[in-house]
Amino acid sequence: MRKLLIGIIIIFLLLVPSVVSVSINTTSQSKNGNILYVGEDNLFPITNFTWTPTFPEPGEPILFNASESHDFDGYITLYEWDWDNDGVFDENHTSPLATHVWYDEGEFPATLRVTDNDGLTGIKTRYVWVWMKWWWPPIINGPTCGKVGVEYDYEFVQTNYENDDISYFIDWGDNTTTGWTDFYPAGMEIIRNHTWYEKGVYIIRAKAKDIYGRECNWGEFEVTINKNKAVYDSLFLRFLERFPLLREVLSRIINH
Ligand SMILES: [Ca+2]
Ligand SMILES: [Ca+2]
Repeated sequence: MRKLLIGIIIIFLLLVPSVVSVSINTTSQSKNGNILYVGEDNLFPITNFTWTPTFPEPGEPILFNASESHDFDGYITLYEWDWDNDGVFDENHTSPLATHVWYDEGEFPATLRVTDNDGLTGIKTRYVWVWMKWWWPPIINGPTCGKVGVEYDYEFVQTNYENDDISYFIDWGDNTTTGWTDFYPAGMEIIRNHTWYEKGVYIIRAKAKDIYGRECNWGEFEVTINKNKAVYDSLFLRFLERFPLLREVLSRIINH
């Protein structure tokens, strides 16, 4: 029995290193899409970058920052940038910073390739949305869920880069709209309220126009309206006013 046990342990010890070596020499995909090669102490660099401003306008210099890129077993020696996705890198730097300008409106690919001190590379493409600020949709804020028959306040704001007054058009998603509102100073929050009378998921949409009639894109905001247990017919409410005990009992039944 003892010999058998020793035999099993010896076989196990012989097998373990081969299992481990097989698992070491595999490639695996990291979360952000970079290939990691594990083995021979040589890891691919991780590629990532950000830019400011996040929402640039045509002609506005954009500062790209690739300092989030790194190499687990070394360091990055080269940053190459392709600004038009043609596979040809248009500029390269030894530092993680680069500046680029797009002169048209649109969604543009920015590709970064980094090279580490072992000559391994990593690559990543991200899209930059370049748009005139006027065309940015209004920002909508308010409750994301609510109940049937209850009035809710929503804020709408849009900043017009020329600072002209603006008017809003709000579509509540239930076939009702505000029509065009009065004109308000750009950047000033306006508040409008709304009541939905059926349960469902509604998309509030809002757009703005300036005094010249130029309209921006629609902004959207999703609201979920649930059946409201606490809604009473106003006549029934008045009836209940006269019977406080009944109202109390009903309210407890409804809320539990
Ligand atoms: Ca490396
Ligand atoms: Ca290029």
